[in-house]
Amino acid sequence: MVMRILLSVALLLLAPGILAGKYDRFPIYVMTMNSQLNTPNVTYSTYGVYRGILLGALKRLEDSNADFKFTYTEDLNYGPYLESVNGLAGNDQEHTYWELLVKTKEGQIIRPDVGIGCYIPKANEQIILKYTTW
Ligand code: B12
Repeated sequence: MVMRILLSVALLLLAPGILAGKYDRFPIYVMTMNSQLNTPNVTYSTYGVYRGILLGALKRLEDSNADFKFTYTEDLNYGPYLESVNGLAGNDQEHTYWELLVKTKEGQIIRPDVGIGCYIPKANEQIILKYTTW
């Protein structure tokens, strides 16, 4: 009986530590950048969840901030393709698109080899949505 009580108390004490990490929210930043026009970069704050995809964080940002909106199309093979940000769309004829870049918390800029539906942001990363040409 005593053992059982001790075990229950130990479990209660350990549970938050085990669950932390799995259910925590963490901040991420989304910066919009336009390499074609001389418009200023804008940074927005949102949050990510444990192993959550970028698309979810972008939707959350759109729901919480009237100044940020985006659209995407569905590609059969690769999933969501980021089509427009704040009303500006990439255009095949003009060879423009929204590139996905990430500034890691160590300050390194990487170009993920997956799109917004597969990229999993980490705490304090800065997601850079860059309107550019190919
Ligand atoms: C050309 C190309 C592009 C061009 C497409 C220009 C155009 N309209 O033709 C541009 C430069 C825009 C591009 C962008 C990106 N691309 Co790309 N791209 C390719 C490439 C080299 C060839 C695609 C192609 O023409 N196939 C032939 C045509 C006939 O087939 P298709 O199905 O119609 O092709 C379309 C799709 O591939 C789509 N597309 C291209 N890239 C991507 C990426 C994503 C995430 C989605 C949903 C769709 C998509 O655009 C093509 C034309 O409409 C492939 C690699 C390969 N060799 O297949 C990578 C590839 C598809 N791209 C990839 C990636 C990661 C990206 C980016 C996310 C890179 C980034 N970090 O910014 C971005 C997309 C960002 C966004 N806005 O969502 C990955 C996808 C992997 C994955 N599982 O998600 C691939 C496989 C390359 C790789 N890293 O291995 N890409």
